[in-house]
Amino acid sequence: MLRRSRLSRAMPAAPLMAVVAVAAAIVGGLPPPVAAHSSMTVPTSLSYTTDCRVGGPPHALRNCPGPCPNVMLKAHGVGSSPQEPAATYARGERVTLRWARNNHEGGFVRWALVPVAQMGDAAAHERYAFKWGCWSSGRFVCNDRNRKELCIDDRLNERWAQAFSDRVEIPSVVPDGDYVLSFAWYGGVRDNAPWRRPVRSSFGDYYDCSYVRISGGAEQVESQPRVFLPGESTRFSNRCVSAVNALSKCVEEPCTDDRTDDGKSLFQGGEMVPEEFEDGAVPPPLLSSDYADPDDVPVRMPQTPPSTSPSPSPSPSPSPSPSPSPSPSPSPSPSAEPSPTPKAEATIPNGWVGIKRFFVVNTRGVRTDSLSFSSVNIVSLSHYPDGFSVEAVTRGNVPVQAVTFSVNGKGVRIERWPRWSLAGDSKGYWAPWRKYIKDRTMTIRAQPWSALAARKYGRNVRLLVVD
Ligand SMILES: [Cu+2]
Repeated sequence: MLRRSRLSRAMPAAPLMAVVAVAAAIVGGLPPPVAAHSSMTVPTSLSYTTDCRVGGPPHALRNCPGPCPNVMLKAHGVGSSPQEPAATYARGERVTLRWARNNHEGGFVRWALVPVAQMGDAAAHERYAFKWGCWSSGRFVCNDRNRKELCIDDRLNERWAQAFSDRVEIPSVVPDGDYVLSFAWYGGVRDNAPWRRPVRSSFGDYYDCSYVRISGGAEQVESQPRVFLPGESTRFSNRCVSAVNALSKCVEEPCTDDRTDDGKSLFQGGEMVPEEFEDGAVPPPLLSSDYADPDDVPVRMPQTPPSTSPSPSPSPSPSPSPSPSPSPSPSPSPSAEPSPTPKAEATIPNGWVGIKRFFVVNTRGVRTDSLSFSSVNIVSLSHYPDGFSVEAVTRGNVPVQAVTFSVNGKGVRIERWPRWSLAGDSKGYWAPWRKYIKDRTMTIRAQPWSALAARKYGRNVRLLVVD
């Protein structure tokens, strides 16, 4: 999977120029400029930018306040969307993460797995943080083949370009689904002088994100500690050399008293631990319930038929998927996807729709069970003398106009208004689903559709029907 991240940083012309200047300054014996830069290289980032920060020197001013890059976003290819994740990880898996050094040292790195729907929410990145470490950890040397990709701008005029890495365990509290892996770097030391005391500040907070999928692996646990582990071959086994010990201290670079490269540092650092772990403190554990939606609990909700006439609503008809790039998803996708007949509405660029939840529903439309995304759901026919159906609940920032259901990769139904039922419903009566195969695990997929949505996230659920 990680091999895919080859496609990563093919670009940037403008940031490169700044870096050539850095390299030249180092070779010439001058102190390197105050501006820093770093970005995630494995898994590949959702952006081409290598310096997502606020501020910087006049020639490289940035307005990238995180928690994910807001510029130079990848438009297509691996890592450009949740449907084409940069990597797929299993719960409990130990994975190698890498990021560029770019002639800098020191500070902390914070990792989080954030549900895609919350990727723009800085508080969510804080809430879902599961690991802190030293930014200067797992130092490795690039070769000619991977230099551009992994070491980006480090020691451009020298032979041994370096970069950093860490082995990180994917937390087992995280349910199957699509996430961004969140990278934050803070406390980078000024003038590339980690041995100096006190350590002086200048660098701001840096951010990066990568679309990753969590699928399978260890059994999901309810609670897991959040950890501070300095990383591999760090100078100290229990602390890091850093200018500050938290994000939001040096928001705008450079953090000097007069906001110039030559000014006095606003913060004096040294060897420390992240704020969350100060004086032996431990942050509260990460809970699987942190990942559940409040509305996810099964609700006994009677069926309400649509009150409006369906005629003015767009009537999507099955057609081959217009998507030009096949999804790498290992799960079957519906063979038919509704497409708009009237071309009246325009897509909203950041409009999206998704599937929040699945329920088993009886023939009166009562939700009797909420289905798990991470395990096979057993439906016992003895509980449903009149039969059962499956309901999908959608989410998004634009209205969902249709949901396509498929079973084991074959399209079975297109629903055009809520509630979204696998076998159809009308006037309070839910048609029972009859085409299941008993004692065999089936994959049901619901794919939402909206003319307004640029991104449409389908989801799968596994069902085993028994007597
Ligand atoms: Cu830099």
